[in-house]
Amino acid sequence: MSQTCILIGAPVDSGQKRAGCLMGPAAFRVAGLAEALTGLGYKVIDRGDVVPRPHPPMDHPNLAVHHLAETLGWTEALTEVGQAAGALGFPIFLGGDHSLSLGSVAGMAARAQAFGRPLFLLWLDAHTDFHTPDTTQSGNLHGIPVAYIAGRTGFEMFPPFPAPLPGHRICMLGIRSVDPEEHAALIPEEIEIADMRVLDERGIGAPLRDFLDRVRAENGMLHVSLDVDFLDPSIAPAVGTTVPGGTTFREAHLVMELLHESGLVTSLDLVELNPFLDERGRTARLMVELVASLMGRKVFDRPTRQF
Ligand code: 5AB
Ligand code: MN
Ligand code: MN
Ligand code: MN
Repeated sequence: MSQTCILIGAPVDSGQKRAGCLMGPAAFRVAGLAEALTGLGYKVIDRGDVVPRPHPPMDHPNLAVHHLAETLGWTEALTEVGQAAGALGFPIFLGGDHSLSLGSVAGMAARAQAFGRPLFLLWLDAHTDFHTPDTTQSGNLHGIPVAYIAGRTGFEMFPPFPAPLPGHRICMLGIRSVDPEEHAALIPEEIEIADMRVLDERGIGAPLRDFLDRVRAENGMLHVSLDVDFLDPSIAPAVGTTVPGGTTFREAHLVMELLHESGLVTSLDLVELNPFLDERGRTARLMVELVASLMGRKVFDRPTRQF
């Protein structure tokens, strides 16, 4: 991992209907994200909040779809900012709802392409976010980014995704809510879906290690997208789309610790935090603690691994 972290505020609220995610970047700052990273020895550049590109209003044949123009404006702006930041260090996108990943991951894909390396994606989420604008029933565009990243058709109004990711380069952990249209579209895909059933049976370490081995084998760059609803709502209440049966405090930390040890992670999204729904900042603080684990904080630093 490079030694400079670049914080990119992405106060995106247009990908769903419950106002509040736009306060996410401020909550991450208040919860001490920059201080935690500085404490771990990183140089931190906070480039402030991104402003979406203005976009003329746009309709979609699926009448449920809302805020399409705003979403396109965010996608364009975040792709550009992300790619530029990625040339300087380790970008951390502070969301904002998950529609921001349309732009953040596009920017990281463009960077990987420029470096001549394949991009891999670890999607930590209760949901697969595999709708297209045509198939979404809610019309909430925070439910579509993985389909864009994987190159599904139905994104003609979006900028072409730079080098869409083949399924074997995408792994999802924590999944426990999949809509029928997403399910049907995922069946023929090679995307690895370690849903909660798999995690109950195998533990969370085994499928993650398998995926990390594949990233390493191809000298890949790895983007991690962490949706707050990956975590069980009992420990992370500040999210609009709570689904019971999520990952525990320790499972989430183990994921972060394994990711740090791998040395493979090159960028990160923190998404779906709605501070208006939080309890005294506990979800924001937990997310900051998880980032600290991902970036190298350890309880006990063993000179050699001895488990
Ligand atoms: B999130 C749902 N599939 O399309 C839809 O929180 C939920 O970014 C999407 O993972 C959840 O509205 C999007 C029912
Ligand atoms: Mn999501
Ligand atoms: Mn989700
Ligand atoms: Mn959500």
